[in-house]
Amino acid sequence: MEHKDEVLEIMESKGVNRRDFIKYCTLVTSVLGLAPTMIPRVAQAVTAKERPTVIWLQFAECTGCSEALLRTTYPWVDDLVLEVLNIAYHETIMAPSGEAAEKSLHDAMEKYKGKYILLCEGGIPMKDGGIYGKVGGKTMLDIAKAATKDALATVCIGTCACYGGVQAAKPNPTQAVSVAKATGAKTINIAGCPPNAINIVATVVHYLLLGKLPATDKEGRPLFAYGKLIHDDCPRRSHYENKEYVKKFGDEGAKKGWCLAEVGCKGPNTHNNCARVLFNDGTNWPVGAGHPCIGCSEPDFWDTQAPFYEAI
Ligand code: FSX
Ligand code: SF4
Ligand code: F3S
Repeated sequence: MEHKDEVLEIMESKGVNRRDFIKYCTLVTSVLGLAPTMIPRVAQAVTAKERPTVIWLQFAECTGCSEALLRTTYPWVDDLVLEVLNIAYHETIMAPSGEAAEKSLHDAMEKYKGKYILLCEGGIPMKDGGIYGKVGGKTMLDIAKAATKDALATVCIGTCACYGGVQAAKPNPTQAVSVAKATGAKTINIAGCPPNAINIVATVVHYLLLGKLPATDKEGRPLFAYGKLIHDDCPRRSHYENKEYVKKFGDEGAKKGWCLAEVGCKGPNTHNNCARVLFNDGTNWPVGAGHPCIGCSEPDFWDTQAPFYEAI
């Protein structure tokens, strides 16, 4: 049986018919900004036999990023990703634990040296030689340095890995920084706290389709997803232009779906495709649910953008 049929058979055993599968491929194609004529090629890419090997490391973070991917409302996307990628190591979903897990990582890095894609979640604590973040007796700093050194490419998933994230917020007691800063590696940054799972999948599909990672902005974020501001695509934009603002949560303006700028919306400074792509199978997104954008895909957003918090 061909690998493509095997993947589709696995999908079907999860109750996913070919139509759903093609619907998903259509979504990924549009997220990437590709013409609809590319849908068959996207479907082909995700069912191809050649699967890139991935080592998936988690540093200082909340696991929300893995959760966002594994708990999408397409309940089978996790299976699809696991079939599309050859995941040699992922702390949350792999079977081995303890020393066996350590060995898996070591073996995977040896076996696929120079050939694996490294996916990273989480920031890296740097204070006192990195001792505030350890896995298996090794500092996250040392693990990240070793893993990025021999990676074909490093993709950061979530604002923590991209820019330091929540643990790097003031007063940043562990001196956490991004994976790029800690290791000197060049990274592709799928920012967001958490990022939209579709942007992770689309980045992988871009690699499978074109054999290279997507073009990025100066913050390392793929342009297909982060090339525009939230504010540019926001359905509340006409209210912004008409100066129709929510003044207080629950007021008349809130009920009418007016602009959230005056209750702290950071959409005008935030690069992401949430307004176009939405979350949870296109159900909704923060601003759609009446919550201001807190700028979660921007560097240092906890200190500079989040509307509800004050510095200690
Ligand atoms: Fe950070 Fe992700 Fe926010 Fe959490 O791995 S971007 S705290 S959703 O889990 O890193
Ligand atoms: Fe812009 Fe936010 Fe108002 Fe939407 S709600 S128009 S993103 S300020
Ligand atoms: Fe984050 Fe703002 Fe989107 S808070 S999820 S970038 S709407």
